Amino acid sequence: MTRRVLVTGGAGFIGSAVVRRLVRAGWEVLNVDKLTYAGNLASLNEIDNSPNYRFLKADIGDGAAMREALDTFRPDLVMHLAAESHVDRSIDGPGDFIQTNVVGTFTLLQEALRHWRGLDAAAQKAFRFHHISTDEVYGSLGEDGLFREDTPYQPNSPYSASKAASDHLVRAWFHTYGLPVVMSNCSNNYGPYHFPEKLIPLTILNALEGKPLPVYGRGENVRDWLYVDDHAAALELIATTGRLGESYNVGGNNERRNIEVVRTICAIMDRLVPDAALGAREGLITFVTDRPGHDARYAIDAGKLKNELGWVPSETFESGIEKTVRWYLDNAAWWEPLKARYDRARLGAKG
Ligand code: NAD
Ligand code: TDX
Repeated sequence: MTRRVLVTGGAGFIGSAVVRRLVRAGWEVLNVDKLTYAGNLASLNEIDNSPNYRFLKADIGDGAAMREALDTFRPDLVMHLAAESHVDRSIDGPGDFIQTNVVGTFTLLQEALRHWRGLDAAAQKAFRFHHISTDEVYGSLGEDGLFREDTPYQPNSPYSASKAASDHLVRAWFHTYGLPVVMSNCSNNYGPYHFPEKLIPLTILNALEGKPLPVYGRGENVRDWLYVDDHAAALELIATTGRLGESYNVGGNNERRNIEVVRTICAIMDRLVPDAALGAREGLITFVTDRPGHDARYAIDAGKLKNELGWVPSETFESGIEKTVRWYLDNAAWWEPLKARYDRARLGAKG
């Protein structure tokens, strides 16, 4: 039987990795995306001629559009990734985060529930709604410890608060209405097709152009990095085999201080694209005013996912970051046009 999946946010960074993966694996895929500044159909060039792929430009907050998409496409699976995703933008303008991440998720849940209730018993049993979320809902760790699925929620930014709210809505629709849901909370992703407002692509492109590399505070904050295709593999597994009503943490045991990440990128670029006039790119590192409310450390315990579903990541941080830098060097055609949408100026500096 062909499996049918409706992916929201499939023109974004992680969503496009999921769509590329599932189209290649033979799923029938409907990508529903509003195409905000972060949405980019060029991220789907590798698969968008496939007969098992189609695209719908729509807002998840548009109930009528979601209703029609569900009724006509009739998915077995909904993978919900559409969101406003950048913490710094959430500091400057939280309204869009509430609208899409909270109200949009609510609207999608209502339409998914209505759709699910209208299915026959066999189709109801087969249907799943997978909500994709972030480890930032757990707040900030000190020197020790890891986020587990039972870690209390303590979101600190407008972004993470909006994602926490959406997680709670999804869980409530399971407990109250019986909608068959699974959830996952992942650490920081990196890899190809990442919009250059985020630390890693911003650093690569600025380092290439000899521009300052802004590091917030002293660069001591720790993130736990996961290569995006490893996340996409985990998502397929969770969506298809995760236990209903459960959440799974996803992470690759790759904790790094931000300053280490930036230095690693500099070293790789000095090797791959040496620039005698520029000298060592570490010299471009510039410490700037810290992010307001900056979480100190994120780190994931992915033991449940490994033990229950058998997922392990394929990339280490070293292999993944090398691949990522090479991808940006080879794919200027993807990122050059983005300069018109975002000039890589500082966002979210004023709390
Ligand atoms: P992204 O910003 O790259 O992409 C988001 C996509 O959603 C874009 O294509 C955008 O056009 C679309 N979108 C936004 N608002 C929409 C709306 N109202 N209706 C329809 N489409 C809309 O984000 P990403 O980094 O790919 O993140 C995807 C999901 O994964 C998000 O839910 C995010 O919270 C979560 N997540 C991200 C990370 C990370 O490191 N990037 C880590 C863990 C979890
Ligand atoms: O220019 C920068 N300099 C800098 O030091 C930028 C953009 C960021 N930083 C720091 C802030 C963070 O400590 O680097 C770290 C990573 O920052 P981001 O790339 O903005 O990611 P983060 O805030 O950690 O959130 C990301 O991971 C979790 C995604 O954007 C979220 O969508 C995801 O949920």
